[in-house]
Amino acid sequence: MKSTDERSYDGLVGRLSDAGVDVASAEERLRSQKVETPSWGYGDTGTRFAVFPQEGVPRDPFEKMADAAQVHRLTGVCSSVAIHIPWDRVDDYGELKRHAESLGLRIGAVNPNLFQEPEYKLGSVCNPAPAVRRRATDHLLECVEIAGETGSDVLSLWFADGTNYAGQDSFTERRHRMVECLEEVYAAMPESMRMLIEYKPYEPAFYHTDLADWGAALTVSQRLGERAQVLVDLGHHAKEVNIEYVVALLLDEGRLGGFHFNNRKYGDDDLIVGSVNPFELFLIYVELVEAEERAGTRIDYMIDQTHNIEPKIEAMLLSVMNLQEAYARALLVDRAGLAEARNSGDVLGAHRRLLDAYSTDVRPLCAKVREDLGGASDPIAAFKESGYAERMAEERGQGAGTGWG
Ligand code: RM4
Ligand code: MN
Ligand code: MN
Repeated sequence: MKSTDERSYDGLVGRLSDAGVDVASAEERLRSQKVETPSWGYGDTGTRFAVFPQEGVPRDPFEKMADAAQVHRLTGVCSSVAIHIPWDRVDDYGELKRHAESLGLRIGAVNPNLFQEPEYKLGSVCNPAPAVRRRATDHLLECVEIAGETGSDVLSLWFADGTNYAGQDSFTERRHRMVECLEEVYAAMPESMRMLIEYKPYEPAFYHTDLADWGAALTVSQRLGERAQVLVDLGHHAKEVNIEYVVALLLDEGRLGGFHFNNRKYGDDDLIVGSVNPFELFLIYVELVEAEERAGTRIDYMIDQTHNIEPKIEAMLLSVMNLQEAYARALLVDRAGLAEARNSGDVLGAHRRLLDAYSTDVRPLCAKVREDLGGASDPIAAFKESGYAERMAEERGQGAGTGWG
């Protein structure tokens, strides 16, 4: 007698096969999906109003790796973890690397932090004071070293640089300062390393930011060289910007290097990816699936979320599941039918090809793929059953302050 899971999987595969979908190849691609989780998503974070501490959160970077290993164990696709320096500063990065490896993980993107020191009040690499720019550049160079020591090949940059008042500083001079600093960092990177450049329209600067949008990040990366690419954070756009279009454009330029997945309702809310606008996430994956078929595209798919009131490991699991589902749906789009509808001017026919894929319940497919990878068909239920959260609450108590520091 088959289980309910097996019956729903068989039913879905039957329907998809009848519709001409190559289910085996969709499953194969789903099994090779990769999602990097952020160390800071496991620690206590908050808003500018409050941090609500949770029991059992990691007390150091080693414990963050242990939590990330749970997410990988249950989903099968999260083998790398991004780190943020100095939040994840340790005495011996080789030890952190070995610890990660012992848990079946590796260190992913290294994220410098140029926004919390008092010196950076007027910016870091764009600061009018040469001594501050020197300090910022030295920190970036330190992160290149850390990447080397941890076996990472990605330096992921986000700058809080900007101004709060019109006239405060020169846009152009600030841009020149940034390019000069980044040229030095780029030159210090080994051949195998890539630099990802993230943009954001506001916050913490409120009048202008020095990398406000994809155009600013793209042109800076073009100034630096091939291994400088743009990182798209889904929370970093003005409202109503068509992000899937931005994604297609950057892909076509060969400069889309990475993602920071999250979701937002208003600002840079860093909520669980797919929790507010799952259709947008699907449409982004539709573009990505197409690009994956073009050779030579490497994109680092990373989550950048802060879990303020929700249990952190469960939040991460749900995020990964949402990404698996978005990818699965995008893989089901009838590409030949879509092309035919587009070419014959069948506007709604083309649109409905997307809706057909989007409205497919792909959960049985994703559950099966997770099981194939040694994970769980229902990761959140399996996590709750494992008793890990309770054990950690016992062992770690109230954690150790915030992931912000
Ligand atoms: C920024 C940006 C960066 C992240 C920091 C903490 O808004 O998204 O990627 O590292 O927040
Ligand atoms: Mn980000
Ligand atoms: Mn952000």
